[in-house]
Amino acid sequence: MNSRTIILSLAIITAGLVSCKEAPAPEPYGAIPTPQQVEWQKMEMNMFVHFGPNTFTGREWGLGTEAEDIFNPTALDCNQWASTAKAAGFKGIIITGKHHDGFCLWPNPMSTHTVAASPWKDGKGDVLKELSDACRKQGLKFGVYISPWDRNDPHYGTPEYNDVYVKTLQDVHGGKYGDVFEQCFDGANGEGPNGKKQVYDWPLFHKTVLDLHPMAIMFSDVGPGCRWVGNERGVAGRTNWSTLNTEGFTPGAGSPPTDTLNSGNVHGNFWIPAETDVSIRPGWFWRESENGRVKSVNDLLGIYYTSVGRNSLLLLNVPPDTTGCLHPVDSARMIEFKGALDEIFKEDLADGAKVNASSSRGRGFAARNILDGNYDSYWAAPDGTFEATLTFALKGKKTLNRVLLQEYVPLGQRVKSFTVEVASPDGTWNPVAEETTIGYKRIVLIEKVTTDKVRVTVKAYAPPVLNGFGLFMDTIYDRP
Ligand code: FUL
Repeated sequence: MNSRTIILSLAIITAGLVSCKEAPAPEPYGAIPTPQQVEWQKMEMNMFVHFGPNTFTGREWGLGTEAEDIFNPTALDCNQWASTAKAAGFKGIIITGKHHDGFCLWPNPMSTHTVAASPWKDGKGDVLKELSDACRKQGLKFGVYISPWDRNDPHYGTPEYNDVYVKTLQDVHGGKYGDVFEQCFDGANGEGPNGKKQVYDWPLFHKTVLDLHPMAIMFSDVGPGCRWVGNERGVAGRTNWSTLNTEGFTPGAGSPPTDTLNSGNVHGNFWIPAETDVSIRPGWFWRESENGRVKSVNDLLGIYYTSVGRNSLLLLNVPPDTTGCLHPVDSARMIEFKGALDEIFKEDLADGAKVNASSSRGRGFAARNILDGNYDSYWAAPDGTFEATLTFALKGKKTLNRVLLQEYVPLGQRVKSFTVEVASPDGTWNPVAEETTIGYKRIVLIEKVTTDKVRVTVKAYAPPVLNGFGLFMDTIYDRP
């Protein structure tokens, strides 16, 4: 072998090695989530628990003057709440440790208006302890809602109250209840017992929680961890960006308009995804008169589609009754809801499909990654490509009415619009959906159709990156 041949062979070998190498991953685009925001989003459904003096008075907003002895659940069983949540496929529980009436479900040393002054367990009980233990036992995450608005605390409306509230947060987040995955801050800011309103020190409140629980997601109208979806009906925007501009806004009266909260801001500066909070009953707290008005499975499926199916997390409130247990109607409904979801999503009709992309980045980012069920493997378009089509050749003819898409959000939310088409027997393509955003998860409801090929065309602000696709037939929800 002469030296020329050696150089040539080396060049060929090197070229071979280079072409075997994975293509570089796409650059992140715009605001991106923290790893804990991604983990939070993957929870998809959490249970909210409104419980306190209102459970016994029938009020939605307690006055703060209720005598402590009104709180006396006869058979409180947090294991029943947690096992119901678990069986229903929920991943965490958030409890109203303190609602606007100021009553604390744990013996808060900063207040006299707490379970310690109630007859329940002779004043020795602690609902947060019982619930956090029950959650741990079931493998669920534990979260809290601690209302800043307090109609009982005599300091409310003075600068001292911010200090009381900070110490209250420190007591809950100090470690005695283990990890707290979410802290809900309600922006409500009414009058306290002396008729004054409070000027909340939000940066201080946030810092207090983060110092103790850096992993906690903080909910408010403007985040910083996640945002209110703008209504209590269970409906996220059909267009729903997980990004939001927060400059100049505060939680509560100073929050962005509700339609902005509902759909986020395209190119928003911060990653603040929507959380959809809604009650299984007309009110947030249990009351006897609403036992016949618990949402139906159909209602809950509709809410699932307009929350989880629209790039939002669902926080479904299921309030315990005066015994301290979830009412049998509510707990049964939760299990029926899970049964319906299991039935709808039991068979992915895209399984075994062959997928082709109009373009791919190269090795490591093939179109088939979208079907491999691995969250972190994805198809990505090459740099400079902002529009692409994915064609799925199904394993035979399938009848379907739901199309599920997922963007790989650790790299940002990039898709601005997409269409879905299905092939008719003569090979022509029929449009069945024209939508805007995808985000973490998007489920599109289409009319029932039978086809052996589906194609999705996405337009994006950066090379699109998709990690999930599914096709399903829902015969339960009574909408198309
Ligand atoms: C609102 C509160 O005023 C309601 O009572 C309820 O707790 C809801 C989840 O948040 O702002």
